[in-house]
Amino acid sequence: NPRHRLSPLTCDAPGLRQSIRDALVRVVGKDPDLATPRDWLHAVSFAIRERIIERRVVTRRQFADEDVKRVYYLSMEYLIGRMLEANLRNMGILEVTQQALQDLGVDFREIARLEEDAALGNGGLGRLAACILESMATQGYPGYGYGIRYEYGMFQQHIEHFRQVEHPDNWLRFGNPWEFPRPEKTFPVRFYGYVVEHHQPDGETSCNWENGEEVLAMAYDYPTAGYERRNVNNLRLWAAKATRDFDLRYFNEGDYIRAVADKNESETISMVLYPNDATAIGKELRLKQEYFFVSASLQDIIDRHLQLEYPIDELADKAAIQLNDTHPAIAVAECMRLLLDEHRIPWDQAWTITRNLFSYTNHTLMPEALETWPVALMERVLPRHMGIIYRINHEFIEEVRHRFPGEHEFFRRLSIIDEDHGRRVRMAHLAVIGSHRVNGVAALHTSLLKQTLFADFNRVWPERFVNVTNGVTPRLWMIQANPGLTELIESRISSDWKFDLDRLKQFEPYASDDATREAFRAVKRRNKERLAALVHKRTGITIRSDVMYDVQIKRIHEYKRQLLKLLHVIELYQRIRDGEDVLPRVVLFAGKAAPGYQRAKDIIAVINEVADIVNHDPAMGDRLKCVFFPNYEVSSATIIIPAADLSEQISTAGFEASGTGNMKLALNGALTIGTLDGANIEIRDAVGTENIFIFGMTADEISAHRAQGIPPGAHLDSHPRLRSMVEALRDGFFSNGGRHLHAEIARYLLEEDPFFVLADYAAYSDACAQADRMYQDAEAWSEAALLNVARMSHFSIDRTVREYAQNIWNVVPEPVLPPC
Ligand code: 26M
Repeated sequence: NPRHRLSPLTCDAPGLRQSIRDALVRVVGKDPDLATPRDWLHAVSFAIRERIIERRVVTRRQFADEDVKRVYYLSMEYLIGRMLEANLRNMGILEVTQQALQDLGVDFREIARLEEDAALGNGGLGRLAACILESMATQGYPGYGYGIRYEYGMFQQHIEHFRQVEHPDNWLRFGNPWEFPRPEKTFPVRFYGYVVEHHQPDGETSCNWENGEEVLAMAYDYPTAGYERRNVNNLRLWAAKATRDFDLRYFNEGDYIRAVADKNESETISMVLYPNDATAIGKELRLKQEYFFVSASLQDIIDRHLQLEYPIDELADKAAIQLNDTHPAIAVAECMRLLLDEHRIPWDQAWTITRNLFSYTNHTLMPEALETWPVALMERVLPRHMGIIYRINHEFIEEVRHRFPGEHEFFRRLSIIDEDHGRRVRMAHLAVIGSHRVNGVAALHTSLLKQTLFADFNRVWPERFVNVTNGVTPRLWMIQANPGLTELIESRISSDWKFDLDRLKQFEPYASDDATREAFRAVKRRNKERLAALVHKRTGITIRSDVMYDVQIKRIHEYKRQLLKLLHVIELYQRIRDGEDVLPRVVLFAGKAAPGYQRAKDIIAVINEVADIVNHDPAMGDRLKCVFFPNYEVSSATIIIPAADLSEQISTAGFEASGTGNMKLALNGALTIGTLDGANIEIRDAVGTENIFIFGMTADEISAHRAQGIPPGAHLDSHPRLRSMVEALRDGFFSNGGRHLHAEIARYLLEEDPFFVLADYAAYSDACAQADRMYQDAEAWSEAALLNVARMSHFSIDRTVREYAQNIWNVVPEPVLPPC
């Protein structure tokens, strides 16, 4: 329609300046003379919002016109961070906007840091989802993210008396310029009630899910810009709203106040992100969150399909749906319900569509993280789905019974229903059976998946299991986080590496160039100064910027072994006290502990108490500082990572599915010290064994070692230094009143630790010493660091997304270059 032709807003400095000033008055409602920095932040965000949505409209139109196959990414978590700078950079208008602000007398840096992080995720899994969305937009894939608009994101971590204290993350309290509420996009989602069967004349039975409670899911859209003015894709997050007839029961009783007050209860569904990242939690509210966003997303996906006038039976030709772990796995049953009950498609046809539609990414092998729901709970909350799951299971078991006659144990192990722990629904089994592809996130992880967790399924359907190694977006984790290094690369090679990280290989020869190495050291130094200033602001601790920065930044978990690093801090401390000459360093920890995970919280307390003793001991003479950086989030990661020299990736082999922090750090020129776990193995293959410090037991050795049942304390016998370290801990040398806590951690290490900290300690300490030796040769270290940077191309998220597109989704990119 020619009357609907778009006339894009200008993106030059005068046009932007005008838009910002207009937004300040007309949208924010402030007199420029009285505006606070946050008012300016909102004004510039509103000015950019107008421009990003314009490009979204163009992108959507093109997708609609070109009959594309769409990709839907279903994730309970999106760990996005701040949006202003990322949107500006990707839209290619960062510099001109900075100029426009400067003309208005406003400092971009000062206002940008006032933006709250969108922390709608726990850690790696949520950040991966955010990187994948950005990459789909950059490469022009017609990708849509679906998730929950949590009112409260990941808690804010304060440290009080050395301990973690959780504070609610009320990230929306100042309003959010990046979201577009879509009250017209509202879908009903039902819970509870019962199923009524109708016997049809054709012998089939049809089902009606009746009664129960309805909640409305209302859409909020977050446009996501691809790098350099490419497509703008959409992230749609659902918020729970009470239905308008929430009240019927009470209204009839005349209790108007009660009716209105009760609506709050249904709106709690999207209230808060569960802050767990390694243990499933069997709470009814969590199940409701999962089903809530899955049901709304599937209704929306099917609506769009029908609105485009595609026949319903072509759903899997026009759409691919990726399940980010099992959290949205109920989608398999919900898709069946919608096809059967709402669209009246026969079972077999519905099942073929469903399986072709879905694929599932597994992110962990840890047994306690595997989601299972009690049958009784599922029966009560989602009665129709429970019936569908029974039938899916029945037909599946019939199929394997036919192919593998008589193997009853095998059938029990494969069943969706776990009969051994009081009848539970295994969501991973539902996801595997309902998908055409299942992937692990690093080569080792996928191979362990096939050998352990999904060994039985791998016998049934070996072709279903594939690997897609994780990646990270270079736009955030290099260009934005590390402008100094970006500029250095830019001065040496042509800039197409920003789209195609393979081209970074051209930088490799400069690793042996003296001038480049010196420039690299200058960049690191400036990044350390930037971090040192932030550390001082957040903790009051003063750190030097001319020493090795050794960082372990990730969620706190036993398997990630923060205690292994802490023991090394204690070793260095004792060596300095003993008068040894030790390489000066800053050890920096950051990460959150799940609020209910007591041991992880204790680990934080012990780190802080050890740090306090170390940092105040005059004998250290500035040679050792230990920092626990509070409230680790995306925006602090962008400051810490570019400053790091040594990247701690020291999980017990076989437990870290992939890791992505390892990739970000290596891309920024940190050398990895790590075990042969997750993607570390592939990082070693890429950077070369000379440019990484690998130590410790392999995954196989860990299994063998476990089978031997050696008490952990036995590892002290051959290692007198380790004995004195653990004893110092046990005896409360570092304790600040919390003596009992230190004794308990020492006891845990000596008697219980399932993650082999003491068994791996000697090897770890040797690897640290090796790193120290290399660091003393600044040229050798810089060369290795630059080789790490130049050889990281494989770990671009763009490669990851292309592998999903080609091997799993069967979609092709449809790049749009919008005007302006
Ligand atoms: C489950 C149930 C109830 C509440 C929370 C959860 C839950 C939430 C997040 C469980 C696990 C969650 O995340 C796991 C995770 O982040 N896994 C990491 O995924 C990364 C991306 O693939 C990998 O790089 C990491 O190795 C892996 O630990």
